[in-house]
Amino acid sequence: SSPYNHKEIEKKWKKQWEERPINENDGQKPKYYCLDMFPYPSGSGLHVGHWRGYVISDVWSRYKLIKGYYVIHPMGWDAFGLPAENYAIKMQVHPKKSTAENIQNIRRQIKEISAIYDWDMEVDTTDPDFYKWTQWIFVKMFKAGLAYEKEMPINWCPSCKTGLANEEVVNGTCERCGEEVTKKNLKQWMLKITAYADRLLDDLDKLDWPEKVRKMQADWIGKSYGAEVDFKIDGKNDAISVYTTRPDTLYGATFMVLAPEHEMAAGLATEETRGAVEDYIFKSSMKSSVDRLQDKEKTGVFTGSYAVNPVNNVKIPIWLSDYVLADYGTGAIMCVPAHDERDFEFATKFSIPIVQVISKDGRENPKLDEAYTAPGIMLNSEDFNGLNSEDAKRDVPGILEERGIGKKTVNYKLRDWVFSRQRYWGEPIPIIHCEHCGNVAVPENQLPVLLPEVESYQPTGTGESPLSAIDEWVNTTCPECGGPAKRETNTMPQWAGSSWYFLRYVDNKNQDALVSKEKADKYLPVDMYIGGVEHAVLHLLYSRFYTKFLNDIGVVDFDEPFQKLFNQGMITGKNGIKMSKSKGNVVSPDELVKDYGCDSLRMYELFVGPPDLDSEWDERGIEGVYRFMNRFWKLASDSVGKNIKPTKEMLKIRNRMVYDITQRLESFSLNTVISGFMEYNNKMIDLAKTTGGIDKETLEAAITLLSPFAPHICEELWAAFGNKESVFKQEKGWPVYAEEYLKDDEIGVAVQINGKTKTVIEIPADMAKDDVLIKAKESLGDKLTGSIVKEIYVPGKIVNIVVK
Ligand code: ANZ
Ligand code: ZN
Repeated sequence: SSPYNHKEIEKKWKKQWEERPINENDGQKPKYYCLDMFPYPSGSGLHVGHWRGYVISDVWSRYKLIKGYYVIHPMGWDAFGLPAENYAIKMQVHPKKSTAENIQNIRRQIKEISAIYDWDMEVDTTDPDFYKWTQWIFVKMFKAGLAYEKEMPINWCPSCKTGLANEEVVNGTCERCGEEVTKKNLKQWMLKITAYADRLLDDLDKLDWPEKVRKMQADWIGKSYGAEVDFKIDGKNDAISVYTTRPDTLYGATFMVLAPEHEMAAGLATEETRGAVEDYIFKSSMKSSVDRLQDKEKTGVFTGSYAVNPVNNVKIPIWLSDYVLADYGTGAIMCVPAHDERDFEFATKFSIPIVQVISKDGRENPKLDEAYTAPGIMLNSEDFNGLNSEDAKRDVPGILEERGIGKKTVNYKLRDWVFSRQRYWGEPIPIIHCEHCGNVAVPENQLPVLLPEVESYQPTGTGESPLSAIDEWVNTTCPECGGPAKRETNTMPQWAGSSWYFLRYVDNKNQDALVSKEKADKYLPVDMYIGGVEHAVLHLLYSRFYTKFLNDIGVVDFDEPFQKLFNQGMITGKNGIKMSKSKGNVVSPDELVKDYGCDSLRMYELFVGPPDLDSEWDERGIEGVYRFMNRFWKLASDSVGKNIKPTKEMLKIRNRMVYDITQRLESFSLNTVISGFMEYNNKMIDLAKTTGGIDKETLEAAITLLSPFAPHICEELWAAFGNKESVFKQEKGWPVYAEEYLKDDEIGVAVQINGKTKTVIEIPADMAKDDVLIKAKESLGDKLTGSIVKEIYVPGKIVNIVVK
């Protein structure tokens, strides 16, 4: 046979697939929607790390294709956002231009992967035809009361000169540029995602998603059950309400802490403390969120005022400290140092009494070295003494309610979504401000509000977007009263387009609707979503929110966008360092494709390690995959036209291979699929040495199994066996196995004399006892001396011959 020529083969099949598409919608087949998280078209192009996700989703798509589905496998561009804009500022190139160039370049690079993307479905979030609908959704949300304006201190990146959502602040620094984030008071557009908190939480149960991701989402929503308890201020006719999730610890509250921003904070100061209190409030307001959140030493100031614990009338000091967050719960807490770590640290530092109210056995510890946070038996709590603390936790809120000093409450960590950006390269928010009519949505038939050309993309730094400098664009008329009015100049965050793009692919040219009812019913929702774990919280949460809203207004009739989710790990450079241009450790696929072929690189992308974990790229490994391809090529092509009869051994190999590969593929253990191919290939090569080849049906099964991974070589071999139709369009579909060949029919049995193992025999698993004993004695030969007293057979394990 001719040697494996990857260049020729790959060129040939790329062309064939373009001329005769293998993934056709005949209207009969069931659909399967396999979606990639669409990329941001950056200027630096694709490296081998980017390939991994695209290969995984293509393997899955081609597998479904062979299984008889019409596979929806689209690709598009998440193209608004900061990098293009920063590039524009630096190079004075319009983001539209650089984005278009980048898209063209990346599209070409993605085509190198030979994935079955349907490029007719392509979307680009910066295309007015697309963002018209991004704006339309906003208008609908505005009309539903879910988009509102609010003056609030927002996270502000002094370097990017823009507001950031909480999610874009990582450890107190800007996710994009690493600069420390500060606060700034600005009027912001907000989306009321909190109105969906319960549905977003409860519906997690419906999803076939990794447990880890569902937990991350649940934690982000952060629903907690607790109580609000009112503490009277000593000597005043006023009370402070605290939020606690541990009402069982109420008797242990020895002080109270308010966030420095709490509206009552300054008023609690006395003559003696006023200076210190005002000083502390001012200093906290100047602190960046990093300093506040990082677990440095606790700071605080005593206000001079006392609160009265409502259950035992004990007077407790009121402090201010910035470890209490202003916008969670009530912004005030009761502090129980014996049972809360932060409170323990604070009380220890400021010598505040510590009262134990729970212990393992209900007895007081002579000295606590740290907070006791576990449940236990109550003490120092009057009527509750001796009770289990979990019972008290359940009962106390009801008792407080009865006595009118508190109430049961539920709290969420989830906050409404800050939706304004003071940047140029985003969707204009389609709102018009009128002096008479207030905020008015741009009429739906006037969408999209096109992003105008500007002279300078530089953020103004005043908290206004560069759009505010274009008077002829800003000044407009009110759609309601016709009077003079001004356009909103903020733009949407990059998340806006990515929260719903997956709906548009299946109807991307529709001028009248975001997606037609008919196509939505037929092709949506997404069956499998594949992408990086870095999007496990926000992107997925926002997409779920949008989908639920669109479900509520009747655009789609499902309320979860992604049925199944797979998060792939990253391919890293040496020592696990993320591949990036700045680190200089980027491996380009181009040379590898040239030297080893697209098929080998696809295989190697999966072979490097479990697909859900990060894997270090080691270039040398691709040689091994390439050797496998050559050996498989030779084995298969040597058998073409030989008409080999399948032996029992071939049938065993075939069925076990089908079973193993399919199991591993179904469970996404794709690296072990590749090692499995290597193992079975070796077995077939060994066997072929004695049989002169492998039968056609076994090889065709192997080719089919391998085809989602290495499509070009498999098409070529498939055709070599005389098949006229593509391996992906074959009648037979995905290979099936017969159970009978999976059983291990030969087993090893140890043969012992007087309990000492002498040898091991291989026998059929179902061999009768007498036959086993005969075979065992034969196998011992000379070693068996003396007279036999007893012959013992432990079925399938041991034969023991007892001699004297
Ligand atoms: C008394 C107590 C005793 C608490 C104890 C905990 C343990 P999650 O579960 O996160 O909702 N807390 C309430 N509001 C706060 C705020 N604005 N800033 C910082 N901490 C706040 O946590 C709720 C618990 O965190 C509440 O229960 C409160 O402290 C604190 F042994 O109240 B706990
Ligand atoms: Zn008006």
